[in-house]
Order: sequence, then C-alpha cells, then structure tokens
Amino acid sequence: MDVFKASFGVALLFVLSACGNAKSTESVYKKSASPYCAQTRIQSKYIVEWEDDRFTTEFAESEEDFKENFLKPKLDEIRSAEPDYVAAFNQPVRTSNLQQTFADSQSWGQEIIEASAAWSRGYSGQNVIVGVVDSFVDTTHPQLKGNILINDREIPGNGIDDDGNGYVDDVAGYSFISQPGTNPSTNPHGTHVSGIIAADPSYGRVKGVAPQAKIVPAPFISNDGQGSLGDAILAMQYVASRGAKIINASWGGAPCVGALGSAFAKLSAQGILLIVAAGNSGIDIDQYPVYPASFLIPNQITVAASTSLDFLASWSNNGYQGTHLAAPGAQILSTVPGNSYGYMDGTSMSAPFVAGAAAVLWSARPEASAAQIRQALVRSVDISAGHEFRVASRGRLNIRKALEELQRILP
Ligand SMILES: [Ca+2]
Ligand SMILES: [Ca+2]
Repeated sequence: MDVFKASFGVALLFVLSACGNAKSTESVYKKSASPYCAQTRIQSKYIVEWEDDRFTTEFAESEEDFKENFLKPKLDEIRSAEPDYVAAFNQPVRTSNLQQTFADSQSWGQEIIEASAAWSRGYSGQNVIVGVVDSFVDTTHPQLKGNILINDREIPGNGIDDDGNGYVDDVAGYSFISQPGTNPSTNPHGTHVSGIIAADPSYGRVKGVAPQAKIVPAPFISNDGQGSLGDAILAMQYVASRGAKIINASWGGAPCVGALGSAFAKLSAQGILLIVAAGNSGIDIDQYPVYPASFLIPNQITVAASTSLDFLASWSNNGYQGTHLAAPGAQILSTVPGNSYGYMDGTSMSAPFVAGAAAVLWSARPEASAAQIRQALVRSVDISAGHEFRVASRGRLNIRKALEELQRILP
C-alpha cells in the first residue's frame, strides 16, 4: 500500500512538471501593445520575474536577442519577462500665496495631524524601519544622519560585498540608479521625503513625523527626475531585505508594467505597508488609473494632498475608491541636500506624512499587523464640515486619533 502511494506521488509530480514545461518564450514574454507604453519603454532593458519570486533586470541588444539568448535557455526558471519602462516623480507643483491657517508655522502639517500627541506619549517610530525608494538621500544631513539604518556587517568603501547580500558597500542603503543622468546629489526629492518621515528635531528646524524611525535609502530616480520601474522593483526588494516594514513610494510610472503589480503584491503578502502618492494631475484616478497608486492591493495606502486650510489641493489626484486618505502636501518644509532646507508641494510630500505616522503607530504597538496599522490610519481621519475630501475615508490623517483607533483594534 505504501509503495502504491509513493509511486502515485511520483506520477503526480511528473504530470505537474510536464505542464510547467509547456512554457514558451511567447507565453513568458509579455509586452503591452499600448502606444503610450512604447513611448516610455527603456530600450535594451528587461524585467525578469523568476519562479523563485526574485526579480532581476537584464540587458540585451534586441528583443529577438533577449528571447533567443536569455529567455529560451532559462525558460524553466522564469515566470515572466517584459520590457522595462520609465518611472518618474509626480511632478512637483508650486502653490503660491496660500493663505495659511497655521500662519507662521513651518510645521503646519505636523501640527494639523497632531503628531505631538504621539511624541509626548513616547511614540516616535523607534525600532521601525522605513524604506525610501526615491532619489538620492543626503545621509550626511545633520537632521538625518542619526536616522539612517547602518548595515554594520558591511565594511564601507572596500569594494567588497562583505555581508554577501549581493550589494557592494551597502552601508547606508544602496543606489539602484542605472539610468544615465547627471550628479544625483542636486535632486532634493529623496532628502525632502526622508526629512518628513524622520528628521530629528534635536539637530534643526524640521520635525520629522517619526523622529526615531530608521530610514533605508534606496534611490532609483536620477537627477533628471526619472528612473526605471525595473530599478524601483529591485530597490523595493532591497529595502524589504534590510527589514523595512514600511515603503514610501512618491512616484509613478506608465500603466504598462505587470511586474510592478506583482512586486507590490508580494511585498504586501510579506506584511509590508506600501505608502503611495496619488499623483499631482488633479484627476479622479477611479476614472483614469495611475500606477502604482491604483493597484489597490491589501497593504497599500494611496495618499492625496491637503493644504494648510485643510482642503484637498486642487492639483491632487483623488478618487473615492482609488485614494484612501489625505495628508499635508502643500508648502511643506523639510531637509534638502547640503545641510539645507526647502519647501516642496505635492502628493510626494503627503505620502511620507502617512509613512511617518505608520512608523509611530508601529512603535506604539510592535505586534500589530500591516493590515491593522492601515486600518487604524484610514479609519481615524479628521472629517470636518465643508472639508470632505474626495478619498475613500473622506478625511485627513490624524495621528492622535489613529493611535486611539489602534488601541481599539488591539485592546
Ligand atoms: Ca553588502
Ligand atoms: Ca564592503
């Protein structure tokens, strides 16, 4: 009887693997027919999703070369492959002469979301790691340098991958920028986003929402504001491998990449919270989806921008299904490279307010799941008369209330 069972098992395995062998380069290689995708395609570069759940980017002279010489010999190990496409910041917008309720405050965002209610109770994002998948981060900025997660198994500057994680000298994060571009150190975006999340107020004027959280910088967008979706996927996998519980994604790409959706779904399934900027085109993304904002995977929060008068910013993307809550995104002061400061506007600034808030909540209740943190943030928003936002929750982030909500979810 045992022998019969065993041989049946072998037969079944054989059948399954025979099905697996039915793959062809045509069934594995996926390319969008959309003309828009053709315009944003990065020539000679491809994204490969492997059967063991890894992603890599590969280069080939032509599509034929890629299919014949890369895909065909490795067909059994590859789940899918497709061209790589451009990803870019949601173009920042300038809002001028806003009449401010928090008139002279450089920290109106931190005040309106009641961040100090969490700080005074001792919750500042301690022991929580946030991945900043963005542009260059100035890790020497006095307000950031103590908040960068250091990989102490890696010896800096020796050209050797000491900890064997596949990345040489990744002491303070790793750069995934592969697109040609000028010196990345002048692009302030990643440094600004990082300051909103975790700037330490002991060393300057910016009050990071989670001033004790640790940042893992994984830049993939070059100085010109563009990067590739393939590099974004590698950067997100990297920050996850360094222990990030939260990933901030203040960028968008063409609606052409299946691999990006697959990468987001895998990170979500690992219990990682993905905070995504809704975009700055002033459109309803329920009607006109943009990605990754519109993926709507379980542990994703898509964030619209609010102003200091507590309205939805006119340029903020919105949608009652596709966006979840609003957070401050206009006239936001934060850190910029070279021990300096600057104001920026955009949903790119709103997402890190929510990422910081998630870090604060996780430092209060380390046992919470990503789904519980998400629920606490989205359910507890401020909704005031005449200020209803075109987002699923109808309101704007409030950390004090989110902490109370988390206590209700996890008594
Ligand atoms: Ca390494
Ligand atoms: Ca090294």
